Amino acid sequence: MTGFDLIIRNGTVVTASDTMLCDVGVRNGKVVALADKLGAADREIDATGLLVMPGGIDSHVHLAQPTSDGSVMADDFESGTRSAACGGNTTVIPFSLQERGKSLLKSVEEHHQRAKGKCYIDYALHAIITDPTPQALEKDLPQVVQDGVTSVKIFMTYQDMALNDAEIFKVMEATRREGALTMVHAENFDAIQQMTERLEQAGQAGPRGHAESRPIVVEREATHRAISFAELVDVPLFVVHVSGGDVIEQIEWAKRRGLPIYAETCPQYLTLTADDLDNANMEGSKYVCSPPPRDKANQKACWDALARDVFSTFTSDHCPFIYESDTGKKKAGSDTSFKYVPNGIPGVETRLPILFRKGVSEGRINLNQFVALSATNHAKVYGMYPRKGTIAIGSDADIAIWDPNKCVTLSQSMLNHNCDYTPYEGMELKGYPVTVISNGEVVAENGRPVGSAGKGKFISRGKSSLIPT
Ligand code: DUC
Ligand code: ZN
Ligand code: ZN
Repeated sequence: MTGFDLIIRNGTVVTASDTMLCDVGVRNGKVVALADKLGAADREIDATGLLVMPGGIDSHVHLAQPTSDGSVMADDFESGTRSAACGGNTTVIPFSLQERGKSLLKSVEEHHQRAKGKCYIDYALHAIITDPTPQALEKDLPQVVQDGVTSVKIFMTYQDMALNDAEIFKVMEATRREGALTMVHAENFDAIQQMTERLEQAGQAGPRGHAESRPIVVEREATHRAISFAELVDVPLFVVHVSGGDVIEQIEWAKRRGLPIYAETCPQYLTLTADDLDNANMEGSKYVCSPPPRDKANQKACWDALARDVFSTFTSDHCPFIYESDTGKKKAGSDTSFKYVPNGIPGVETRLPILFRKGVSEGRINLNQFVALSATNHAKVYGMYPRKGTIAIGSDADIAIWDPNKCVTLSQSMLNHNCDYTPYEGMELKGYPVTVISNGEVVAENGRPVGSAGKGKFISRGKSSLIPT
């Protein structure tokens, strides 16, 4: 019998605030010691020359989410959490979708069933509300929040999901009352529909049309409207998947006014452009996501905003659809109009290596910002801190050990998702997670899963740190 189950030795431990050379001692799945030269352990990992960081938290992923258009998400909880673990993550937060006409409470229960026994790493859930009935807002939501699902996403676009202004107002009043965090997908549905018709009539219905149908003004207008409602109702708001400069302006405008408005961005807005959708033979559909990737100037705007801490979190918006499939990107009709192409791209495994390479290695952000953007702020924003998102005495032993010098060329063949492509094929990276530890146990090594699924558990979350007490 030794003092620790695991010691990670001689690594450079990085948190959102500190960088220090020390050993990390783990017992019963928790961090129990941080010190110079700890004693003995059942298992030791030599982290000399490596970075020891909190396991990533990806607070925006879609796994096994039902759809209404015949498309099927490529990843369920097993393949999605496997892929996440191999990319340096130890917690994901997928969305439970309330379909119109269905119970909010039941939708959460059903998503729990889809996750049960399948996860490589821990998971929490957000709720999507598409049908804000009195039952959903007054009866179900209090229960859902009490059960640890403390954030609610609403949509301002999509036929089956968009809420009108009155509904947005009502949901915000309910989240305010229940102390849940409101997240918003801000794009103007009516404007997108008009633009889509115009493009189809002009014979511009290929994948590129997707980006043309929802230019940034559509996102900017909806963001401003959502911010205005949040101000009226007096509730914090989290704007998801921000794609460029005009929207960042809105977020910063709100922050300057002292409003509690927060936001995330994603790898696609830092590395892809609308030109990637421009491909006559449907390959462009591999990049169809919403909001769409913009242009180089908007990429720069997102990088600059990341560097000056405008964004609280950096997420993947992993929403994978198989390319070569009639339930995926090549779904019936998708060759006749972009409006039939399912929206979403894979990215849970590549999110952090891309941020490390393009952000840290290329000098746009520092290591402590990397940790804040990849883990710590997610834990704070979504009510899991300090159990998750840091390396501290008493925290869950969720740790990713990174080799900052490991060179990798991203390719579909090395990834562990269930999708058949990566939008980042061929990207040259430096820095990769080499050992990923969830609750004190190794779950991934050198980009491959270790052991089997099933040990990841549901994390019942508390209130967001953004909600006033
Ligand atoms: N919104 C998301 O958050 N993910 C994928 C598709 C979408 O529209
Ligand atoms: Zn969205
Ligand atoms: Zn999403």
